[in-house]
Amino acid sequence: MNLQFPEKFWWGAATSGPQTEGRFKKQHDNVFDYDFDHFQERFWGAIGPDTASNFFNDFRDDIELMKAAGLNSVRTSIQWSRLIDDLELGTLNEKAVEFYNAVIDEFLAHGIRPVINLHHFDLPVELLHKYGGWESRYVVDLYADFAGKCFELFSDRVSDWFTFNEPMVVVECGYLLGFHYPDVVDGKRAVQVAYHLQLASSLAIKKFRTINQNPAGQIGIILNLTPAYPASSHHADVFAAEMADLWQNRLFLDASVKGEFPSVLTEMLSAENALWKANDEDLSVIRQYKIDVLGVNYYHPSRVQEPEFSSDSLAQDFRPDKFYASYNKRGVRMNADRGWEIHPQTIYEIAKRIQNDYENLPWFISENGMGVANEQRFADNDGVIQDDYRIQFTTEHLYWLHKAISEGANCFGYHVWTPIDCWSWRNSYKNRYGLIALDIHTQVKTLKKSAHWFKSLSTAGVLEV
Ligand code: BGP
Repeated sequence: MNLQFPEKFWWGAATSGPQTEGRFKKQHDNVFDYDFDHFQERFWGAIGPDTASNFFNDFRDDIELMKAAGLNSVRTSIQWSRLIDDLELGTLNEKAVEFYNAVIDEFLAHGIRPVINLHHFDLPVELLHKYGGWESRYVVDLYADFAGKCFELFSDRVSDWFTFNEPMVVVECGYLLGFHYPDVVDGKRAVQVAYHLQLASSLAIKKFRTINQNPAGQIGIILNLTPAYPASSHHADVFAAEMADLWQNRLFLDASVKGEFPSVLTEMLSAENALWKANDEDLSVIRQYKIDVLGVNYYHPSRVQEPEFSSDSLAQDFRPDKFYASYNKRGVRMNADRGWEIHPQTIYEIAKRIQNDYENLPWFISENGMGVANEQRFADNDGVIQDDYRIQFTTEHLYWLHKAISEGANCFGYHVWTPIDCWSWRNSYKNRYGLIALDIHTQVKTLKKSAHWFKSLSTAGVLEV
């Protein structure tokens, strides 16, 4: 069966500055640079952000390879910690301006649409140590100024902007689960961080509305969305799923698309005496400055059940995630290397929800991909990785996306995570996601089988299933 995708579909891939550029000539350390310098053992293989695919120096060759993989659009990010010289005065690092200008021009010269994100987990660490990072209202303003600088400098050529990648990961991993620096576990602080991230996004959009120079310009946010599937139809599990949905999906989605946080959520937070501190002026910015487009990162579904409350846990301080417990369902398909369930049909359900509950807003899949360990074991005699599992994974997700589009979903693109194997936070290089393989010792980059497949797919705009 041949499935035809819409004309002008974005066939692309996503990456980010901190995961590819390396630390060369950067003005400031971000939270991950700092974390690695102080706690190397927490990173897979003790490999940190210095060991990058060297995009800072090799971007011309890398973009050539991306073209060879058939990408017509690529998302990367501008690093706040690189672009801005004095973080509080907002002065520019001219070398960084030169670099990002050259990158954007190189993409355009190759007929690749540069899609630019402004925050990919990479807060400059000084702002955390000095002011408390995203807990600080002042840092929100500094971020909005940085965003404004990006629009001034690059919006003559860049039309597609995103304010944040996965803000909920910043909240959960940094302030609830102890996975990302600053490793805080504190429900009330997590709630304040979530609110400030939303406000920062809305303030950046406000800047965009006056500074953008591009008539085709549009701005959005990238959210990791998935339905929360209850373990059973029992009331307690269904309630747990509703609470997970409110916190993990609807907080940022409702505020970004509709300008309002879900009232059930704010009432619940108020009842727990845990609602964020906000003022009317800021809330009116959130109401007024909504996104034009949405990016959806989807890797795996969320499965939740009623949490086990003990008298201890009830006595604990408030946590917004205390109303549900995540679990792995037995007997489902898994990507064992990453420990994530594979459930392609979820893409269709996400699409339906945006169509029905979120004004059929234009959106795209901004990340989807399969991370596999030790991929060299699949190399053929010519050294080409035969990643048929990735082709199958992508085909199945695109099948469900196509079905949704044929039923009216307003989806304009699909980005694989990621073009070239990249460094990935605490997991470093454990799981490789790229269409293009990277040897971190020699810096040799080789198209995988999936890159050739992706090129045929994007050229024809037709998926064979
Ligand atoms: C997403 C992030 C990406 C990337 C990806 C894979 O959540 O936006 O930056 O890291 O996950 O992550 P991992 O390598 O941990 O599997």
